[in-house]
Amino acid sequence: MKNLMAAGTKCLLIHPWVSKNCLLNYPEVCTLTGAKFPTPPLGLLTIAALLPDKWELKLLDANVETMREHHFEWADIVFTGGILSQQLEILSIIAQAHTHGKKVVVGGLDPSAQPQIYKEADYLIVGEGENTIPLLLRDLENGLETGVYSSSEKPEMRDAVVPRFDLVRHQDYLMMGLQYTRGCPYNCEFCNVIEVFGRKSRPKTTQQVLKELQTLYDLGYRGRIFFVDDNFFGDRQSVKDLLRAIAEWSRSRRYPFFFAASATINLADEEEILSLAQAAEFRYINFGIETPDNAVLDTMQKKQNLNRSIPETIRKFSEHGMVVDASLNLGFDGETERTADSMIRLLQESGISMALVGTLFALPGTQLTKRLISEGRMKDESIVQKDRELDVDHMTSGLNFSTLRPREEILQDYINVLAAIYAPVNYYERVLRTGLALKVSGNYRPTPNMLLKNFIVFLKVCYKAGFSRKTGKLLWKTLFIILLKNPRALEPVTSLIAMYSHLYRNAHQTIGLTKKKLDALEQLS
Ligand code: B12
Ligand code: SF4
Repeated sequence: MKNLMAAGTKCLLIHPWVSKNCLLNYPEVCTLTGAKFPTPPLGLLTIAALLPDKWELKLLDANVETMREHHFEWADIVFTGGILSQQLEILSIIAQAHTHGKKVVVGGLDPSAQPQIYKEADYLIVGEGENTIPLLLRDLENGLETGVYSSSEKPEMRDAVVPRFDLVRHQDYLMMGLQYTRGCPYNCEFCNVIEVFGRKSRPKTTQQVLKELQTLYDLGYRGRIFFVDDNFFGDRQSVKDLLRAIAEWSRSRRYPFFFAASATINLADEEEILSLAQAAEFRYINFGIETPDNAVLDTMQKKQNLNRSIPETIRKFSEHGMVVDASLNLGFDGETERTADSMIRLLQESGISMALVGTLFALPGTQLTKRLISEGRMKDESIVQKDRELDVDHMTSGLNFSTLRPREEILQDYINVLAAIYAPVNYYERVLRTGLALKVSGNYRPTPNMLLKNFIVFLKVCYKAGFSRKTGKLLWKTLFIILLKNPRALEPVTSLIAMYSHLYRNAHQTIGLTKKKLDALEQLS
């Protein structure tokens, strides 16, 4: 075997292709803004930073650039990995690398949850890279041909390195991702990330985060930064210091960035954190609502959501300049025939425009999956992807277990919810509600180039939606009211309107697929 630890080893890191059918891929919005994909693969950029300086690295994002033979010919070793939706692609990359006689290292969430599926990989990383890549490099040094690496300890984020942001062209992406913490202190039964990253929030230090921001700034990036943490605000104490520091850092650089992050719904009770987040230019927040039913929330162990008024919660975020998007699912145990209607009402009343509604998917390794297997409602834990276009997420392949409520009823409710919330009149009603309630602080300063780009996007959105029979009247009415009553909300409102072309297409595609599933069930009965 070639000495892979030699200077000049050529390492190709491949981010596998992801289907445009994934709800969170928004190709329409990417096209509108000239981007090719939502965010760069932060996992691979982080792994890249852990590899020897003497290696030559190339990152190939197959969602941005077509993967070709010459890429494999160039490489001495290939690194790849990702999530369940990328399973078939990862397996195909392993096969292609082997055809070219190259060694492959595989890691990421799906290989960590289902290592048995990736047996063909030469080296397999199970879990996080920070404490396993050194073990892999030691074995490469010793000439070992294969290996599986895992660690019972979770790495301290205080030792984490700055991801190699320089390996991607930021112009190819809608936003850049940054990570502050791993792990989440809550215990939702269906959650797969607590199984991999643990139930303790492990934050980086404030200095580390500022260093990462400075790196992006020095690389010339400006605009939206998405904190990819599952629960950015999980460590209530340290996040306050970080938010103060980000506000200070941003002020001294004329606010080059604004931020998006994930939270839990009970953040609405933390007035001080909300104010600090607003001052630091946090403008988009997402969280899991899951279901409107308290009893169902209790069963799924989502205690932090119990007995809360969602419209009140959303108002709190709007008052602090934050647009909320939320995810919900159908198919939980304990749901009734009234759940779907309550869901639609809740979304309309709270004005959550981007509502990511799916059907429950039991992921490998979760408490939910273990319970379903013990109750005889799921055969085994392995999830094998069959169709790379369709078998991609909880929108297309959820309910992978025996449901308590008749499956036909859940699927019909799913169709009804999607059709209702993404009907033009209802979507625009929610956008208007959000736009009127939003108190935008407006410190963020786009560069002249970005202002021009935003203006062009605005014109494109007006042209596309404003002259369509479906949305024309609604668009002009919404813009007119916003300009009259809350002009500072024009930018987020335009973003939500731009997002509609994707959400509408995706909802109708999902409705079509769900109808096919219903027809198939009918034929069986
Ligand atoms: C940011 C994010 C996104 C972003 C960007 C995704 C991207 N392509 O980079 C957006 C919003 C676009 C997105 C979309 C989707 N996402 Co997403 N996303 C996340 C999130 C919140 C953070 C991922 C991240 O960047 N982490 C930070 C990096 C540093 O950590 P990491 O990737 O885990 O990497 C570490 C290790 O895993 C390992 N590692 C990772 N890769 C590799 C590779 C090699 C070779 C090696 C050795 C090691 C290794 O080392 C790293 C350092 O320790 C996760 C939740 C989570 N905690 O994982 C969900 C998550 C990954 N997403 C998920 C899903 C389902 C999706 C969608 C399918 C949703 C949808 N319905 O459309 C789409 C897929 C489309 C897409 N574009 O990828 C699920 C995946 C479930 C699963 N097990 O398969 C997660 C876990 C959310 C959840 N709670 O269920 N997502
Ligand atoms: S709050 Fe989110 S990240 Fe935390 S356990 Fe629940 S689903 Fe998982």
